[in-house]
Amino acid sequence: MTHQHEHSPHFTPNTILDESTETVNKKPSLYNVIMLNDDYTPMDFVTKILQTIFHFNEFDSQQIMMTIHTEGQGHCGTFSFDVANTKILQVKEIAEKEGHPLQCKLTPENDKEDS
Ligand code: TYC
Repeated sequence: MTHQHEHSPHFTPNTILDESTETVNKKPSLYNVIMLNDDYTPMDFVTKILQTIFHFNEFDSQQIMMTIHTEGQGHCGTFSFDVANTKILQVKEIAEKEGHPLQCKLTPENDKEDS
């Protein structure tokens, strides 16, 4: 310790580095879009949505649709927050226009370290 330190007024930094808001050296957060089953939306409509909004081919779209139908929900993709939200809104908008209750939800993907 220096002699000067003992006689300096106490120093309170007015800027505290918060690493959780640091943007340098940090990968963007990713979010899963999970599509939910319901009793009313036609299977063909869900399959078409998976093709048009999530860009799965017809075969994969039908498989994912059946997984949602039998298990209650299914993974449609992992995206940035903005892209995930846009897709969820697009699905809701198209479904509502056609009178279907189809809904998706958002879950965070990388709470994991090193993903
Ligand atoms: N369960 C619906 C039916 O029997 C089909 C369906 C599948 C609905 C997937 C929503 O996300 C869904 N017509």
